[in-house]
Formats: sequence, structure tokens, C-alpha cells
Amino acid sequence: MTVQAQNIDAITAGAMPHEEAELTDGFHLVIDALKLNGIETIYNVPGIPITDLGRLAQAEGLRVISFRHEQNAGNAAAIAGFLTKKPGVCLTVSAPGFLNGLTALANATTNCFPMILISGSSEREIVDLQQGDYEEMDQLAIAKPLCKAAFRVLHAEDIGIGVARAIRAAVSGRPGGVYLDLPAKLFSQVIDGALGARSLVKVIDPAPAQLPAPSAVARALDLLKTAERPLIVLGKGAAYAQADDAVRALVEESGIPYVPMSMAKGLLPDTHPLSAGAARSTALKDSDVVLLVGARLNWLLSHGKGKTWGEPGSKRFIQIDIEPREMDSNVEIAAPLVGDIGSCVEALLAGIRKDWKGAPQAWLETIRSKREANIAKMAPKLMKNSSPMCFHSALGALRTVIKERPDAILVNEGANTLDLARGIIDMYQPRKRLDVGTWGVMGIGMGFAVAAAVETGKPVLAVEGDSAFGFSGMEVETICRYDLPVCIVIFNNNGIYRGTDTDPTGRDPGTTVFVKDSRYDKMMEAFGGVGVNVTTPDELKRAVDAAMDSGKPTLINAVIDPQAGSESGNIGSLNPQSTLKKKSA
Ligand code: ADP
Ligand code: TZD
Ligand code: MG
Repeated sequence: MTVQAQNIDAITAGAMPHEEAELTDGFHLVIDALKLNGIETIYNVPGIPITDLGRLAQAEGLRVISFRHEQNAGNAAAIAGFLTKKPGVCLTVSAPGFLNGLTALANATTNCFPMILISGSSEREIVDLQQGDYEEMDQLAIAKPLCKAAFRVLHAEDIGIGVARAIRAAVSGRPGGVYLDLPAKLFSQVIDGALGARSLVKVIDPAPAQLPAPSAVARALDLLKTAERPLIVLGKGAAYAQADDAVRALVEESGIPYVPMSMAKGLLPDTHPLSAGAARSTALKDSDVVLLVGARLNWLLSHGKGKTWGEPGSKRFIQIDIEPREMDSNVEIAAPLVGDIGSCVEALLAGIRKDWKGAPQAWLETIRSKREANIAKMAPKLMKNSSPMCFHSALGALRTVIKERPDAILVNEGANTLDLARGIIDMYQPRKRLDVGTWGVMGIGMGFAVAAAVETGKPVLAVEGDSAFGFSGMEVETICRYDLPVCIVIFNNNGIYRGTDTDPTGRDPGTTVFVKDSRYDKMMEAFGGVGVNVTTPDELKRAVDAAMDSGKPTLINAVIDPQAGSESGNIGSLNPQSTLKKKSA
């Protein structure tokens, strides 16, 4: 959009007395560049110097969702990127706002989510001489090591290129976070409208297909054919790739059992006969050839070695990943398949369709019987109608909710609340489970919930530990303000892991406990949403159903036995404990 203005020069020169020239400025060029590239939503916290940018973007038809804290806006942008394969855009003010957004940018990069953090900044001349500008900070330098790429634009006519570079960097190859630094002076720079329009860049094919080399495909197929106990591990890269049909065909036509990583759950329904999710330990330990599809051999897969993976040397890996340097990062990858997941999986499928004897029956039977035994062992725990609830009985109720509403999006964070929900709640559709990801970071909950609702229009169920929720809890106001179909369930066990800690000196509360018997539901009522307090699984199920039927912002305070949890949830082994504990006087 251009700004109409009198051509002062022309008038004073007396040449074209009443002619008007089309002008534009930095604000409008940023908006035009985003719109030209299909960006529809900005996740924002307003202030100097970007208040008008948000306002004008809204006026120009972009959706601008304003948050209460930049970290939540950033997390929203990051998960929008994961859900849509387009970079999610977060907009912040300078120094403190930028730093608040930076955690989300770093987390997006760690998780391979495409995101662009756009921050206003103060003037280079003053920052570089460290003369103490308003919110002075060398933001570009600080962002650089924490993201995939960082750019600064100084001239209005470079905005188109700056935005194009940011988009391409975020989504091509391994996706990640990009920082775009826009100094205050840039926004009000006025240039000729036609020149401005010509300076914009539409990014063609921002994430080009990357085909695997035929020799690498042949090597992978040869290895797969030697397997007696093959296994496929699906990671969130496979969910991100949106190659759902190809991934499903690979599993079903090869007949190889698969284990989904947390955010890959639902790529095939967790109830699929080839799912080895409920027989995970056996599948990882006893398999002989493992095909990794968009999953890194990081801590979440015990680095591909140790007890989890059975006898040393018992495993050979095939890895599909778009990032060549991921190969051999922890153990030897016998058959690296570098390329995008859609292309790599299609290439393997073509080979399997030509020549494949099927997965050995004895192995399938081992997985099947283990899975059924584990499911049977779990079942009675999920059915108890106890009060106060334990994690299992409460999650049993939520498991039924998702079974009945498979298109709802589940957001999940906490420790016990996370680990147990991941195991208990079956997912049925791709990209419906959003959680703490690679870092196990608390605080993603409300940002993810808002973006999930905004980007998909589907109902969102956020299952939150009471501690986890606290990191982003103020955004319940945002959820009410935008009237989003978000139902938050707080698993309220009075604290972090358990609600029973004490201070041995008797002076203060224990370090992991919160106010007993808090009523988080009242927070939602404060902003006009629905608050419900529940103490049994039946009440919980009814309250969630009502929220999902009405689509009204709802917060359910689910009272959980404070004794029920365990320290650090399922990853207690990573938590060092002193063997020299002394009781203070
Ligand atoms: P999980 O935590 O589910 O195990 P990770 O985040 O560790 O998954 O791994 C995701 C991997 O997927 C990353 O190594 C990333 O490079 C890769 N990836 C992301 N998108 C694609 C894609 N389109 N094609 C191939 N690999 C991808
Ligand atoms: N800070 C950040 C940003 N991320 C973290 N992961 C932590 C702190 C440490 N932490 C965990 O790893 S889980 C957790 C914290 C504070 C909260 C667990 O308590 P909860 O869940 O109430 O959310 P449960 O159900 O009580 O275990
Ligand atoms: Mg808790």
C-alpha cells in the first residue's frame, strides 16, 4: 500500500503543480513483503518502535495476535511454523522485548521449527558507540549464535530482500529460527511507491525438494532387506514434512513396526496394528536395523547406544534427514539418506514395491504380544474413578476425549503430566500433539494453544502441569480476548513433580511446592471465560466435553493427589541427587 502525498519538490519547482506522487515507507514495505509471501498472521507484543507496524498490519488485513509476554508470542510463532511449513512471525520491541522473544527463537531452532523473530531496535550510530539509547542493545550480535540466520535491514528499499532472505533461511534445508533486525528509523523512511513495489521479492519455491542420491537409496534398501527385526522410528521431522500418505504407505507396505516420537504420534493412529509405541523398550532393544525418519539420535533416543539399544554392535541405522551433518552425530549411520522426507520415503517405497519379502513374522509377533501385555497392564489404572485423582485416572478420561474428538489438538507440558499423558493419550491424526519438544522446555503451553487454535480453527485441549502452566498462564486473558476454542486442564498436584516437599528448617515453603489447593479455574473467570473445579475423572470428562462442545475458553482445575507424581517424571535418571544431604539447623 502506498502513501499519498503531495510532491513537494514538483510543486516548489512549479513543474507539476497538483500532481500527486505515490510514496511508501518502511512500515508499509514490511507488511507488503510479508503479505506477498503468504504470511497471514503476526504474533506480537506492541511498543516502541513497532506499535504502528502491528496496527497497520491489522488494517492491511493481516491477523495480528497480541500477547502479554513475548516468549508466548514467540512460542506461538514457532508452532505456527511447525503446523503450516511457513515461517511463523513474531514481532517484538527492542532490547527487553527482543530478549523475551529470543528464548522462543532459540527453542524453535533447536526443534527445527521455521520462525522469524522481527524486533525493532534502536539506532546503530548510538548502539555502536554505546551512548545509551532507549533500550540500547546490539541485538543482531546477540541473536546470531542462537538462531539459524540473522539479518539487519538499514534501507527501506532493502526490506523486500531482507524478508525474502529470512523466509528462505527459515524454511529451506533444516528449518529453524531466523532473526530480522529492523532499526526504528527504517520504519519511517519514505521512498517512491513504484520503487518500493519493485523492491519486493516473492520467494519462489522456498523449501525446494531435495532428492536423495539413487546410490544412497539402493544402499538403504539393501540394508533394510537384510533385517530380521526391522524398526521404523518416526520423529517430528516426519510430522513437519507433511508427507503423511507416503509415510503411512511405507509402514503399511513394508509391514515394518514403528515407534513414534512424541510429536510424531498420530502420523499413523496410535491404535495401528504396526504401532510398537506400547512396546517401545522391546522394539528399540531387540531390533537389528532401524530406519530413522526425521528423528535425531539425541538424548530422547538415548544417543543410539547403551542399555536402551541392547548389545553394543547389535544395531545398524538408516537415517533420513535433510541435514547432512546430522549423520554420525552419535553413532555410525550405515545408510545415510540425505534429502527431504517426502522424496526419500517415496524413493524407498518404489524400491519396496519392486522387491520386498515383508517383515519377519516372528518379530511382528514379539512386538504384538509385548504391546498387548503392556496395554492390558495399563487398562485398569486408567479406569479408576478415584478422588482425588491420580495421573492415570485423570488421563484415562482425557484419553477418551481425544478418541472421541480425534481432530482436536493436544498441547502438553509438565513433568508427570507430560510423560504420562504422552504414553496414555492415543493420537489418531498427524500434527495433533504439540509439546515441550527437544529441550523439554516449560512455558510453551499457552503460546502453542493460541497458535494451534488460530492456525487450524480446531478445538485445543491443553493438558498442563500446575508448574508448567504458570510459565505462560497470563495468556488466559489472550485466549479470552480472542475468544479461542481452548480448553486448559491443569493437573493441580500442588507443585513441581509432587506437592509434598517441605523446608527442613521449617522457615519457608519447600522449593517445589505451591499454595495448597489453589483454584486456577478462577483465573479464567476473571477474564470472562469458564472456570471449573473437578475432583473425579467423570467430572473431568464432563467438563472437557462441555468446553469442547461450546468452544468457549475454559480452564479446568483438576485436583490431583499431591503424593502421586515422581521426581522429574520419567527422566529421574537425568536428575543428579546429592549423596551428602545434610539437615540444616
Ligand atoms: P524428534 O524429537 O521427534 O525425535 P527431532 O527434532 O530430533 O525429532 O528430529 C527432527 C529431524 O527432522 C531433524 O534432524 C531435521 O533436520 C529433520 N527434518 C525436518 N524437516 C525435514 C524434512 N522436510 N525432510 C527431512 N528431514 C527433515
Ligand atoms: N524451566 C524451564 C524453562 N524448563 C524446565 N524444563 C524447567 C524449568 C524444569 N522443570 C521441568 O523439567 S518439569 C517442571 C520444571 C519446573 C515442572 C513440573 O511440574 P508440573 O508437572 O507441575 O508442571 P507435574 O505433573 O507436577 O510433574
Ligand atoms: Mg505439578
